[in-house]
Amino acid sequence: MATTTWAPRNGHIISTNHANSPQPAAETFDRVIVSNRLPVDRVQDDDGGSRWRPSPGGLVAALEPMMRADDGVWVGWPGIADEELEPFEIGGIDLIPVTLSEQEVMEYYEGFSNDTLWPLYHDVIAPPSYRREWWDCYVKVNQRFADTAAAAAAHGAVVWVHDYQLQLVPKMLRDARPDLVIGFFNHIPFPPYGIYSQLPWRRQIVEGLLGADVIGFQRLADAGNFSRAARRLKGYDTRGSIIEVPIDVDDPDAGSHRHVTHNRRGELVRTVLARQFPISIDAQAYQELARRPDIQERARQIRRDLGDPKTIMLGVDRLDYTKGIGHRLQAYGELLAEQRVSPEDVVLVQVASPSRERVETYRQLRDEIELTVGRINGDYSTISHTAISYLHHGYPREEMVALYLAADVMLVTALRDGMNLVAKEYVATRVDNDGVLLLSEFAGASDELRQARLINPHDIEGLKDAMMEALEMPQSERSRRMRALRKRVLTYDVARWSKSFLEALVNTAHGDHAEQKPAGHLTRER
Ligand code: GDG
Repeated sequence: MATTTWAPRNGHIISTNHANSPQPAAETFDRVIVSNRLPVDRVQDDDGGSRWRPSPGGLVAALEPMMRADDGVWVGWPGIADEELEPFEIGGIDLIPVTLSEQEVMEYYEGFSNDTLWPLYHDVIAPPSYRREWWDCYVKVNQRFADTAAAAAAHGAVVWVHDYQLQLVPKMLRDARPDLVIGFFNHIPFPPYGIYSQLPWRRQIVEGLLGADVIGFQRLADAGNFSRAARRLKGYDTRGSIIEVPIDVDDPDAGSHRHVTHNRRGELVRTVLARQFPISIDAQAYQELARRPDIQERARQIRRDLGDPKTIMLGVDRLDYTKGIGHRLQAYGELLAEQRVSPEDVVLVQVASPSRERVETYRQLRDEIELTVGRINGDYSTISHTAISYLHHGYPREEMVALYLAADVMLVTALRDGMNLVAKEYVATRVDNDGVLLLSEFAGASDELRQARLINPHDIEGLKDAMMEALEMPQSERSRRMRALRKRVLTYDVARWSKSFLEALVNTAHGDHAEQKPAGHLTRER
């Protein structure tokens, strides 16, 4: 196999010659990660060749220790349609690509994942499309991921499946390989039953997820919503975070299940743990970037370039309708109209990184947001001061950290968000214990970040008042709040998150998950 070094946090580009590093078909692994995307991007060379570049993120950082061990492998789509690739390796991480055709990208990914499940799971902020051919494709592609993972997994291996694109994989894996220990983590919310029950395939998805031994959610409320769906749709009993799934005693694999017990009616059941494991970030890495003199200088430069305003407000989001960008623009626009703020004193920097641009709803959203930004700037900017600095780009992480450092007020106004890592990144970078975080109650992060100024983004008057409060907040209060937030984010980082999930899975392998309690994480619901 290739022996290139992967330096995931510096964005270094590494060549890999995957054609020369085939994976022996017989090779199997004790630990398997399955996610829609592999953590790599393909970049074209000037000479017509191509290279793989790691696309580092919190998940890669969290799972790196598990993946770097000899026995780990990552199964996923490399992000390009119709590419048949052999397994390859980058810096000690083995990757097994799953091929998707252009049609499958349209139906499984852009269709069922991003235009059915995404809006449904985010409280139908946008109307979900229910298309039977998309569902058929979702089943077919999930089966391909499951088959690939099953072929890669050694006997008794731990397989950790990620996110809403792959909710059928746990059951498919269990059916094929009852010896495996299977975990699933849902990065986005799981909706209340009244919403979830719209889904024509609601029963199959619940059955798919219940193939796992441990199902992780961001919030206590999400886990509760899932347990309710299991009760309502399947009639299964639940005890706290345990769901009891009856075992078919005629099934020849019935004897291979772990943690089997009798329910209160005396039936044989396997128990599934469904509870919250709030995800986090590599807080130390953000803190280290924030301490770099060149990045601090860049933050000062950004302020100068913006005309040295008294206050910089910042929003950083994928351009997605769940993030409440329109609500925040409306609140800010009204503050300008009412002359409660002046563009001479305040600037709003909005980074809206391009996202899902082939999905029609996202194209419309971009038009709406850019129309609003144009109107506000047209009405309130002056020759020397622009009311909103709007940036439809992706930036390197160093630039993001400089922006966080420059921002006096961070606006996280999501209408629904599994967690929202941006909120945690802002806190981790504020090594000066300064800055105000306005945080939506509808983001999972609000369960943990109680010292933020919590807001309801639908309440525009409330949002305006919170923005004014943030602009005027005394330094002592800013510092008191930020210290408490930092303590939380630095303690509960992404390494701790993956460790606690994997411990729950390993305990499962030993048959004792019924006794587990959420370790140190919040049990409070909002
Ligand atoms: C899903 C769930 C959950 C954004 N623009 C740039 C950039 N980013 C980075 C941020 C942050 C990440 O992307 C976005 O994470 P979020 O958590 O805010 O939101 P989603 O993308 O919707 O993520 C979410 C998450 O999964 C994890 O479970 O928290 O609720 O929806 O890290 O910094 N990074 C760079 N340039 C950009 O322009 N480098």
